Amino acid sequence: MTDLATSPAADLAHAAAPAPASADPRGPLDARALAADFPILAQRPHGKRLVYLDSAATSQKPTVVIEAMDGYYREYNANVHRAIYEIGERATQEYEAARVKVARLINAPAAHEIVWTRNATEAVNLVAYSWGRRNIGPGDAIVLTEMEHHANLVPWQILAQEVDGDLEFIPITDDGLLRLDVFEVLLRLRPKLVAFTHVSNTLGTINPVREMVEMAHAAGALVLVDGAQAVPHLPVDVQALGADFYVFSGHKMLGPTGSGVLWGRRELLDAMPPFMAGGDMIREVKLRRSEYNDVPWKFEAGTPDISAAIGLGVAADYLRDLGMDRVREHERELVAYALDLLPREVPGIALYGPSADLRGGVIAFNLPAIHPHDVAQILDRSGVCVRAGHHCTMPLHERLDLAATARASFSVFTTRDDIDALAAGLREVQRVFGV
Ligand code: C6P
Repeated sequence: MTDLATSPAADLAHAAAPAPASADPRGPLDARALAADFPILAQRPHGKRLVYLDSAATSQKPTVVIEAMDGYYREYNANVHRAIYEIGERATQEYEAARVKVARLINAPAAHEIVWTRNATEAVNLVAYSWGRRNIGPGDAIVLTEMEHHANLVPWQILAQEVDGDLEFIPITDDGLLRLDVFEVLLRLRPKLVAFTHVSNTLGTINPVREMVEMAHAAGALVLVDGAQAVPHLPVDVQALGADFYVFSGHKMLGPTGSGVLWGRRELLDAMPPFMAGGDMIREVKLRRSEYNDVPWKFEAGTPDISAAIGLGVAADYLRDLGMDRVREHERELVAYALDLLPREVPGIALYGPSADLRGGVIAFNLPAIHPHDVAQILDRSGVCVRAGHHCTMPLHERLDLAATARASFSVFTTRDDIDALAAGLREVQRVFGV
């Protein structure tokens, strides 16, 4: 471990960073202009303009992110925390600086509370294995919701089965909102943990995190929030939200695959045992026992995905420079446009989830009598990319009595033209099927 990695320089740099602006004077995002930052949007699938409406699955990457990763491999490829030569020092410095950038985006109190993972899934698993196995015992309740992605469900199922714990679920209303009245009743079980998504990847619902955290804490529970669909789309301030753990993926927020984040309160992370063991997560190793490193490195065994962390830092700065309030307003406006346009232009379309004010940039839908896989496949011929299936929310689809849905999801580069293209593409699907 070099001085760079262990020095508090990262946290000092973080403390000196200006606070995120709440009211941005720059006006609305110019998504058309921003599209030029995303080289992939020049592709012409089937000879058509690429209309990428699948950012909830993974977002596209701006040139600055691609170039930062390329620059690492071309100019200073070396392992981190090990090398005492110039390019190795630089690799460590950029890798740790990325932590500061991500901490700044979510207003984490310290960069050392940012643990790199491969994705949101790994971050939830880290908490389930490390914190969960220490703190959840027979009969202890974990409260989840009916709208969770499998990543925030299956790890808790495995834990509950292993320790004979109890899983409880906050149901949803038919509009796709959480039943907080039932949550209140479930809290009487004195759960050890409440884990829920900030924004649903299927319904788009933006959950009232702060209110739910307050309720959970008053009942003595810790809270893990799955921010995979929130960090790329709206302002997230982990201190204001008050959660104990907050997880997200880099590849959905304009960053590279292979990058993800667990943010946790320092005292919780300090008390947790390592998740994976090996190099870099230790301070001293004897043949029969080892002393572990400080957080966050205690949780980062082995050579990490260095270029991905560096790319994620650049993506975090890119989003922060745009202004997350502007990003949110842009996507809210697009959702409102789509929720108004689609039912008028596409006869019989069924839309799922709440109104634009309560929803992130996600619209799940179905066309009568046409399977969503066929919808997605025919839309592809028009250059329009949407996801079809259960979107890793099978229990939610069961609750809605649906086998599958098609889903359009937005990002900073999405325009009204893209939504017009979706509507036109859906009419074409109906024409092909003769309905
Ligand atoms: N949702 C989607 O198309 P990973 O795969 O670890 O990067 O992200 C998991 C995850 C966790 N929580 C939520 C709310 C998510 O939406 C996702 C990923 C993608 O909706 C891929 S299934």
